[in-house]
Amino acid sequence: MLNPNTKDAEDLRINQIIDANLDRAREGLRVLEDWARFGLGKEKYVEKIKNFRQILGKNHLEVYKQSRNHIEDKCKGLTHQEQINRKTFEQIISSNSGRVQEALRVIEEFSRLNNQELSKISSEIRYEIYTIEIELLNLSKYKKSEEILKENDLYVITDQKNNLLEIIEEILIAGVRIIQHRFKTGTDKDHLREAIQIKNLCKRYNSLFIVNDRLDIALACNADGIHLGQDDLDLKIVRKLLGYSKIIGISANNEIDISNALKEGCDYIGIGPVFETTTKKNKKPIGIEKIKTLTKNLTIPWFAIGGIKSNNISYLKRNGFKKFALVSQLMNSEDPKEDAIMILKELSHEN
Ligand code: TZP
Ligand code: MG
Repeated sequence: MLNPNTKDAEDLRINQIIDANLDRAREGLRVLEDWARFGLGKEKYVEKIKNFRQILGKNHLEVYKQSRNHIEDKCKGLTHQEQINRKTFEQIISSNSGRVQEALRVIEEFSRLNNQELSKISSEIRYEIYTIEIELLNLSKYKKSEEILKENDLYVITDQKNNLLEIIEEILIAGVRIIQHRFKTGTDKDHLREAIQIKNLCKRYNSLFIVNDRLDIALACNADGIHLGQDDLDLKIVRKLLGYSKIIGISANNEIDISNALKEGCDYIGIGPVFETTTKKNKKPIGIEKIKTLTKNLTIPWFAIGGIKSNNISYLKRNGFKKFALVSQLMNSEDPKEDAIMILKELSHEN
């Protein structure tokens, strides 16, 4: 047994710390790499993370491995309750990024004396992991929203109502997974207050919360996305300010607007009005045939809007329409929950 006060014993302890933390960092990196690979299918991140793992592997010297069993680790196998509670992929990404960052910081400190190269490498990788963590979280969030958009055919837009929150909760209970907050009259303060309330409801029911028109409100309430009309801010500017984890939808009803929206990377399109509607009285309907032509080659989700009612959905479905956005049918309903259930059933039927 080594005398614990000698320089050799001190080196051994340091090597043991470096050994344990190289293992920790490499394990955490593997978790992030597998999420990037299987969860997100993002080759760029897989390569980056794998490269870090290999660099650390090459620097995991024999002296570090040899130190492993010399001094008993009395804390082996301790698990914190937080580790047991981890449920979402966000928690897994964050905790494993944190694990890598912490381990690298420890290596950086303890290898500074005897292995400056490893200390420098650890510091460089640690900084890169801070950015990768945010980017993986953004990509994961975006992917989740994109899936909700793809998998759900009913998009409900709000109107101004005294019992709006009750109506929305009923609709969410019925199974609607996409809500857009449309607030046309009132103060900005009231607008934001209501947006936050609806956002919280949507979060509770795992649903997408989209803000109509207003980038400031979308940012302030951390909405899942925004819906822009042709007279609102340019998609390019909104994307820059809102980032890549958010959904951006566009109203477009002609070839040029659709092609521009696609070029600028919008996530879905609202096309209409299909029929005349009292919700947007001054908008001329563009009709079914025109919409069929406009959407022929669309590969992103698109929602037909304007005069959509439970009694014309099956007709529109027979014409190839799949996704629908509506306001008055549910906002003015006597029983929004029952009506939403009925519409969802209609949408789930094969033609
Ligand atoms: N954009 C095109 S038509 C429309 C909007 C917001 C209103 C649709 O409302 P409704 O009550 O579903 O016809
Ligand atoms: Mg608008």
